[in-house]
Amino acid sequence: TADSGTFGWTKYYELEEIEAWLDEVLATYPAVTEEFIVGKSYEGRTIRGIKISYKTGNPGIFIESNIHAREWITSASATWFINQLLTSKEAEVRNLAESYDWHIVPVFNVDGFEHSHKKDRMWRKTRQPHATNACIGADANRNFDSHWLENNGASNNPCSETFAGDTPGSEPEAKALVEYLTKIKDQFSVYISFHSYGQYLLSPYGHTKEEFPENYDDILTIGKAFADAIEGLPYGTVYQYGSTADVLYVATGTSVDWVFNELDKKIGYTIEYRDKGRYGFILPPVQIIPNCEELMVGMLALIEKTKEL
Ligand code: ING
Ligand code: ZN
Repeated sequence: TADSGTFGWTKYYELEEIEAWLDEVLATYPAVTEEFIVGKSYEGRTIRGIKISYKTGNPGIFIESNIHAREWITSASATWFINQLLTSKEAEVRNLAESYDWHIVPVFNVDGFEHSHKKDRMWRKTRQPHATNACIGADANRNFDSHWLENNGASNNPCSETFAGDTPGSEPEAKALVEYLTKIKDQFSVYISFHSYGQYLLSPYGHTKEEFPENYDDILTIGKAFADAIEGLPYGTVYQYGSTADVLYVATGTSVDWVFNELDKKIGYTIEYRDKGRYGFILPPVQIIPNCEELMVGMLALIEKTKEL
């Protein structure tokens, strides 16, 4: 079965290993899983996702993970979460698994992730060369067509870590995601983007701190439920919650803002996982499982609260 092979959550895996595990999961649970393909990366890799569905008519939750290459804890958490949805025997988790259709992309920035493993551990961006500048890649999470490049929420310098790209959707990965999400927009109501690090649950807007969504009170209530649940675990890990621009910084053209603003979704969050900077992006493997346990209690609380409101 999916957790009896060499794959697990006590170390980080390369793209090839994650994809082999995904194949195994799809083969082991054919009745409830299905592969979907978001599209192709600049270097021609397939951006793959898994849909988990136990019955028809469920509301959908879309999870996008590892849009930033060096944030390895995000794909480790996504694969752990997939495994839990399929194998957990806990009643609460079973209920969560079976009451929603899950659309999960464990490694979105496939080229960058591969580069981070093979060449430069701290790589963040895509790998598409620029037409006139020697610097490579754009920040895929600044490349979406929502307040793109406004308010200093991104950079127009190709050498910057937050380069927005030359145009919205200039990165094939972002363009593919926009097309895919537009196609399946009626199949999900909650969108979650996995990042690290800092221990935040961030919500729209990223593009301004002068304005807040009309349902911001609900968004904060849900955020508090998420943070309280995590703090309730014996690790005592503290998450801050609030709008991205308010709690962290102004960021434009992000995937969550695009889904929220352009696809008219009411619930979209970014989870910034452990830690607060001691290890930063190089989160030690012994922290993978504790981080994932926090994700599960946080997600259970988030979804429960979303239902109540
Ligand atoms: N942080 C995110 C970034 O893209 C973020 C923060 C996420 C801002 C989503 C807006 C929307 O900069 C990291 N660590 O990447
Ligand atoms: Zn990130």
